Amino acid sequence: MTTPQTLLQRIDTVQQEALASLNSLCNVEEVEEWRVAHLGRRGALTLALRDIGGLPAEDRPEAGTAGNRAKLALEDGLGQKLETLRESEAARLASENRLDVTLPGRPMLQGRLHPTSQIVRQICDAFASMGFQVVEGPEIEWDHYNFELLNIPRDHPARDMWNTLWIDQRNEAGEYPMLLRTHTSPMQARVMESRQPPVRVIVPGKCYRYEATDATHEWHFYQVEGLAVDDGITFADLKGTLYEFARMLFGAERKVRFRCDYFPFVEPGVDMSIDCFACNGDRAGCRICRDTGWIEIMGAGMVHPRVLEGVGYDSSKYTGFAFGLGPERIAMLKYGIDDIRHFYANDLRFLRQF
Ligand code: FA5
Repeated sequence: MTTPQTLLQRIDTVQQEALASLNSLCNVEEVEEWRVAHLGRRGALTLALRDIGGLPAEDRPEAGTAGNRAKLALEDGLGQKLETLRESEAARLASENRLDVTLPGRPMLQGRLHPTSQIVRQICDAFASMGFQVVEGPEIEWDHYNFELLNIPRDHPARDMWNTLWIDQRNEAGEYPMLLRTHTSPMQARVMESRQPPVRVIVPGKCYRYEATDATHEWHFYQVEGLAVDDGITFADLKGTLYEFARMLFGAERKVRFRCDYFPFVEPGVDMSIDCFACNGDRAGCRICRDTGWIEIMGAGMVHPRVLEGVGYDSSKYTGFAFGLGPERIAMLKYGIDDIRHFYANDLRFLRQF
């Protein structure tokens, strides 16, 4: 027969044992089994509480209070155990880098082309539409291609026009034959060596110069080289092609100016300017053209006969023109960028504007 003392004892034992066994449970399934065994319809505590009804009326309040306290203790322990298991499961998922499909999605950052890439593509597209083929060449170049074949022999003062980064590796003669190319012009000779006229190529690529940087000079920058060689090419072809290019990139109303310039690998040599699209010739106080009304955008000229002969072309039969322009400077003009050093400073506030 159930007495108040044995029932109080039973309730106490159920509580002690249940709470003690809770510690050893390892997962939610085991916790559920525990709940059913103690608090379920036929659980140990539930059955003990049911027996309270069989006690004399004066003993029931004490047993009822003890029973409720035990029930609350078990429910409290159950809640804490579930919380502990949830935390350790989350930590395990995080440490195993497992996918938690319940987390909210992270927005994907959308990338875009660097402003130099954008302008290089525009330049190449413009020349491709006039029949030029895009080719690329090595950034580490032989002295032979960067200078010798371009009519700039060793010890010629014209080498001073390009401050050069040499590769620290001597040949048997004790010379340094390799360098980081100072311009894309070595590709003129490489292309002509590999094919016969007609040649019409455009060469985008990176160049390097041992140069103090300022607002318009970087020590590494891009150039786009152009070369056209065929039977009967004249200076009029050079002018027409470059004029068309300037209009495609800067607008149909642009004017173009050619002035004499010196590059050892062309004769005659010119620099080409466009009339200033910022002030439209008004000049006064114009930051872009510095009050001149003109903006220089590239060097160009008729390919020197020595360059043609150096690659085995017959200079009495073939003529050609070549040009080289700086895409960053063109982007600066087109988008009003005041310092070339912004291009490669990796500042997203600058890059996101394009
Ligand atoms: C040359 O490099 C010649 N190879 C161009 C050429 C090709 C002339 C074919 C004739 C025939 P120059 O050093 O001027 O020339 O450079 C050409 C362009 O490269 C410049 O107009 C400028 O836009 C760009 N450039 C030159 N140096 C730098 C620099 N330090 N930083 C940024 N851009 C530069």
